[in-house]
Amino acid sequence: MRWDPRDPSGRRADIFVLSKGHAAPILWAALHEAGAIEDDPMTLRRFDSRLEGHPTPLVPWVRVATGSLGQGLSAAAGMAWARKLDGEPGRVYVLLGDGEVAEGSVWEAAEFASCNGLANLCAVIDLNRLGQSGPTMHQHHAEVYERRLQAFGWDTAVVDGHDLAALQEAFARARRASRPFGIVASR
Ligand SMILES: Cc1ncc(C[n+]2csc(CCOP(=O)(O)OP(=O)(O)O)c2C)c(N)n1
Ligand SMILES: [Mg+2]
Repeated sequence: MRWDPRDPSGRRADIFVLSKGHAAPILWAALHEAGAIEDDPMTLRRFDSRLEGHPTPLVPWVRVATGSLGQGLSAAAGMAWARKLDGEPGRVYVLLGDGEVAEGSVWEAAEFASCNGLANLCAVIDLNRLGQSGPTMHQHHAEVYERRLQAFGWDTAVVDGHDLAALQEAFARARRASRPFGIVASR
């Protein structure tokens, strides 16, 4: 991603939306490590901390509160559309859980993104086989998610989510794509 850790409101910068908002601790840790926030990650979920258990715009790097699963792709698509209409170069990245994508709203957003030619939008599905209380419907069948994204007009890659080189290659493909790009990160 292209972004300046000193400027959370940069209009030309890339945006990240953590749609699976319950993973907030890693977002706070990453922002802290990058020097974008000074809050101590160990204050997570404390009443007097900005670092809540789900991302909220109390932290200016968070453009939309997430954690009510199924909504982040819609928000990200709106941001990508605005970037496109404004002629701004920033790209929008969004991370979804595999349980989350059972939500119908995800697929409405996927259709919106391809119909509006949002080549500046990249969604990653974290395919860990698990939802909250058990296995997901499609478990490790990455091809099911890939076919579904393709049916909604997206370009796709399936990668081993632990293989950094493969992820980098997929993100490079996403930057070159002329349609929204979905990465199914499995294993
Ligand atoms: C709309 C909505 N329903 C239920 C929940 C409760 N919930 C929190 S995490 C979770 C499971 C998420 O599974 P997945 O999307 O696969 O995420 P991951 O495996 O990456 O944690 C659920 C159901 C929620 N946050 N939002
Ligand atoms: Mg999961």
